[in-house]
This record gives sequence, C-alpha cells and structure tokens, in this order.
Amino acid sequence: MAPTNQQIAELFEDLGTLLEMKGDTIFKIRAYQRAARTIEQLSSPLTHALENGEDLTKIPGIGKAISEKIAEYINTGQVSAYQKLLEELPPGVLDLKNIPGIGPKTAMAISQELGISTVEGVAEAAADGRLATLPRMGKRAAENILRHIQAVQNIGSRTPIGEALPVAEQVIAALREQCPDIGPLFPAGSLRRWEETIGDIDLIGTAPDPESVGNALVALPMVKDVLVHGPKKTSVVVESGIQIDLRIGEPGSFGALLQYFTGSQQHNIRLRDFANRQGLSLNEYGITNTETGQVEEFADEESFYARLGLPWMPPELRTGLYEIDASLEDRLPSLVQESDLKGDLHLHSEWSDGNDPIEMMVEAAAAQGYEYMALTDHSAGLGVANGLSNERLESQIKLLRSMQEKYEITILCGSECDIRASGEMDYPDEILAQLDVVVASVHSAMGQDQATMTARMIKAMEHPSVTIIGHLTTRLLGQREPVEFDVEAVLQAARDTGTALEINASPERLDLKDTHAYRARELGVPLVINTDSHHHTHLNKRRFGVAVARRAWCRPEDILNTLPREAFLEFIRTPKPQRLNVFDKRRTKMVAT
Ligand code: DGT
Ligand code: CA
Ligand code: CA
Ligand code: ZN
Repeated sequence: MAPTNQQIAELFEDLGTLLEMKGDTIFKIRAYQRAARTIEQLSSPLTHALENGEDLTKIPGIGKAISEKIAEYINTGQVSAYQKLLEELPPGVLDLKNIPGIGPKTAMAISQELGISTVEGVAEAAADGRLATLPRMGKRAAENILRHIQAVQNIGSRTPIGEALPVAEQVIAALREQCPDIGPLFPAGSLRRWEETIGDIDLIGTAPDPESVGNALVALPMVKDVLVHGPKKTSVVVESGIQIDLRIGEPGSFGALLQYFTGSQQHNIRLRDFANRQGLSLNEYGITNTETGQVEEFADEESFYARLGLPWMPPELRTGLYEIDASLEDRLPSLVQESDLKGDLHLHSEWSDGNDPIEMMVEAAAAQGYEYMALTDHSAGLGVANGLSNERLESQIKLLRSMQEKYEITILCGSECDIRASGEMDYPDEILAQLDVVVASVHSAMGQDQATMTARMIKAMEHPSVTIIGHLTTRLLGQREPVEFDVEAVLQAARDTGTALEINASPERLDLKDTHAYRARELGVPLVINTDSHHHTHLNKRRFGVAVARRAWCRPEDILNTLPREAFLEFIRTPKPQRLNVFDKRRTKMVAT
C-alpha cells in the first residue's frame, strides 16, 4: 500500500527524533519537523503528486533532500537514511521517546543503561525503583512517567474527539454521496455532546429507504469490519479502529430517536423519572401515556421536550447533573457560539515553532472575521521550539507594528512566555512591558510537587504583564497527565490577580477542561478561547474550545475574547486587577437584559 500523507509525516517526525537522539544539529532536526507539519496539512496525497510528476520542492518547507526521501518512501516503502539511523540506535528507543516526560536523551539512557526497549519495561522499572536511579531522573520524575504511561492505558479504547469528529464528518459526507435522498443525518451520543473522548460514534438519520443507508455504510472503503447489519441498526469498525453505530428512523419520530441516542444515559434516566411522574414513559420511538398506552411521536427534539413541559436543551448540557432543574427554573444559559469570538490570542509563526509566515497567520485570523489577534511566539527557554531571544522579540515587535497599516484587523504583539520552574518569567520585565498580550505557560519542570507548582502558577499570575495563563494543566489527552496543583487556589488567584485563563482549543489539549472552566466561570475568572495555532489552518479548531466553554455553561460574556475590539483594548490597557471591571461590567449588563 502506498503511504498516506500522515504516514509520511510521521516518518519525518521520527527522523527528527532519531537525529535529536544522535545529537545532530537543531537546524536539520527542525527541517524534518517542519516538513512533517507541512505534509500533515496537505490537502491532496503526495503519492498522486509524485505519480503526476509534480515537483515536490515547490511545496514550502520541502527541499531536494526531503523530496527525494518522500519519493524513496513511496517507491520502495522505506527510507534508507531512516533504516540506517534505526540500526545505529538501540532497539525500541523511538517507542520510549513517545512516552511523555521522556526526551531523546532519557530514552537513550533507559535503553543503554537499563537495557529496556518497551513501554511496559519502563513502567516496571518505574514501579520497582530502577528508573529513578538514572542520572537526572530521581524518584519524582520516575513516578510522573509511570502516571503518564497509565494515562495512555486508561484512555483505552476511547478516541479523542479531535480524531473522532473528522471521521464522523467523513462518513456522513460519504453516505450523503452514496444516498443523495437521505434526510437529516447527525452525530448523536457523546460526539453530539462534545465529550473530550468518544467511545463510539453514533449516527442518527432518516431516509426514504433506510436499508440503503446501512448497505452504503458497510460498503464504504474505509470500513474494516461489520459488527451488525440489520434493518434498524448497522454497526461497523472503520480503519482507524473507531466503531460507528448507524440508526435510520422514520421522519415522524426522528425527534425521539435523536433525543434518546444523544443521551447522556444519566440525562435520559433523569428525564425518564421526570416523565414517569407525569404518567408518561419515554423510548426511542416517542412518549407513551402509561394509562392509555397511546404513543405520541415527535418530528423534532423541541416538540419532544415541550411535551414534557421543558425547553430544548443544548446537548453539551445533557449530563444529568443540573440541566433539568435549571430549565425548570428558567436558568438555562444562552451559550457562547463560534460566531461570538472576536479574536484569537495565541498564535505561532515560523519565527518560533509555527509553520507559516506571520502574514499568513494574520490573514487567517482576518479570514475568521476577527477584530483582533495576538501573535505569541515562544520565548527562548524552549530549545527546539526555536524560541525568540530578547533581540528577536524586539525586532518582531517592530515588524508587527509596521505591518499594522496594511491590515484592518488589530495586530497585537504578544509572546507565549515560559513560566520558569521558579515561577519567574522567561523575559525581563521591561521587555514584557512592551507587549500587548502575554500568554504565560508551563513547558518544563512539569513533575513538580503540588505545593511548588501551585506557588509557581500563582507567582506567574501576580506578574503585572501576564495577561493569560496558557493551557493551565499542560495535559495531552491520552498521552500526558495534567500537572499536579491546587486547582481551587489557582482559579481563585486568577480572579484575585485579574489574570485570564485560556481554554486551549487544540483538540489534543482541551485545557482547561470542562469542569475546570465551569468552576472558573463561577468564580468570575475571565476565560479566553485560543487555538494555539501552529499552522494557518489550525484556527478552525476553535470549535473544540467553544465546545468546552459550552460544556462549562459559558455565555458570550463569560469569554473575554468575545469583547469587541475597543472593550478588549480597554481591558488589556487597564492595570491588573482593576481591568476586571471592564470584564464584569459587561457580564452584569448582559445578565440583566
Ligand atoms: P460513548 O459512546 O461511550 O462515548 O458514550 P455515548 O453516550 O455515546 O453512549 P452510547 O454510544 O453507548 O449510547 C448512545 C446514547 O444512547 C447514550 O448516550 C444514551 C442512549 N442509551 C444507550 N443505551 C442506553 C440505555 O441502556 N439506557 C438509556 N437510558 N439510554 C441509553
Ligand atoms: Ca457513542
Ligand atoms: Ca453507540
Ligand atoms: Zn504552549
């Protein structure tokens, strides 16, 4: 089989890692990493480009050497430079490097000094104390590595939403193509509720010929296994290993079907109790009067809920916790939407570890219809991320200020500045003071104990120039556990210092997660939805961040970057913590209307 772009991108990512292990030059490592990013984003397969005789070096970031390796991979199924590196290095060392908390050097040390070549082996060595004896490791770091390995095992067969949603969209598009007369066809279940991980994808729809849709599903090229193929339900497993349950019902009872399979199970149980008390019972076909046995059907969810005396509830709220009581008391929030966002305050360019030139990122933000954006390349503390020295940051500020006249969108000068292990910032105060927006993030020393990490975060928030804390917990879904800290103390400090907290929309982070964002909102912490884009197409990922905010019951006025330009500028120009007044003013006003 010809390799997919994804596989080619992974090969270059691995090549970069192997070179890093060998201690090769940063320049060469970065070239491979950037090629990997570019290839991942290409809209058409490289195999086709090669067949058509296209010149791959025309693609930005792909030079002659890389283009030859792509051709070699496609033509022979392997790349000799890669094979050679693999042979030079101890077996399994790449797998070890993929464990969070283990960098290239540690991976080398583990395989050379402990003779370990598997993830399971590392877990054992972490548990029995051998891992802690390695140089620069220690007990605490070893424990953290064990936690990360367990995080991967715990996610088990659940799929992060960032992977599941595109699969669902692809299947829906393919089914529509095969059966043009299909009616509504939506994701239901956890995907419609925007849970951060998805057990399986549920698709619910109607069609004049329901069986034809099930037949079309089992015949899709991406389908690897058929579990159920019946008149009411079809279940398949697609290539990526995700299960898809498809149910096609009657248009007249579509509301009950969609409602039932949207769940959550807990919401349905609460709703059923609520209905039972009215002498009604619920199922996926409709609402039954328990006395007469008469079944009422509902074409949409609104009429279904209305029959129970309830308003329609956004799926993100259907957890079975508070939403039914809130709706009875008319307290359902009107939730923030993508179109409410007026800016993105966390964007990277090729000046640090982003893929694209500054202009491209500015234009991508403008294309979203934003009124403002902040460019926030990394500070110098990060070696491979190509962070900006004081001098490079100052010249970037000059450049951005000079670019402004060409654009309608307000370009804010920013930085994603490392919070050092001590809680100090990675740039001197006088440099930070020149910036409009400072996103302060933890990228190192993630294994600190809870008290140290809490103090570190609070110290960063007390800095007058820090606008936002980026991806607070640093977790990577299913890959890296969050850092340990006192969540309540940190959220309270955010409010006290007037520091905003980021909801990082990047689907591998989703950090803050929904429950943290919920509490932050209650405390009156300004929340910002940022994409942390490293590529101009990543700005579209905001939908995942908006979903977290919605699951946290956030209205537009709870989200700082829904403020119109003038108000947002007033916010950042007012010193902390008084700037909270700008945020609060709008919150009370909008609550009243
Ligand atoms: P998942 O797939 O684990 O991420 O979570 P869901 O919520 O998508 O669960 P799934 O796929 O098993 O079922 C979809 C929905 O169907 C679920 O949210 C509620 C409804 N449902 C399924 N089985 C039951 C059940 O036994 N009782 C009730 N009340 N509802 C059910
Ligand atoms: Ca499901
Ligand atoms: Ca299911
Ligand atoms: Zn970051």
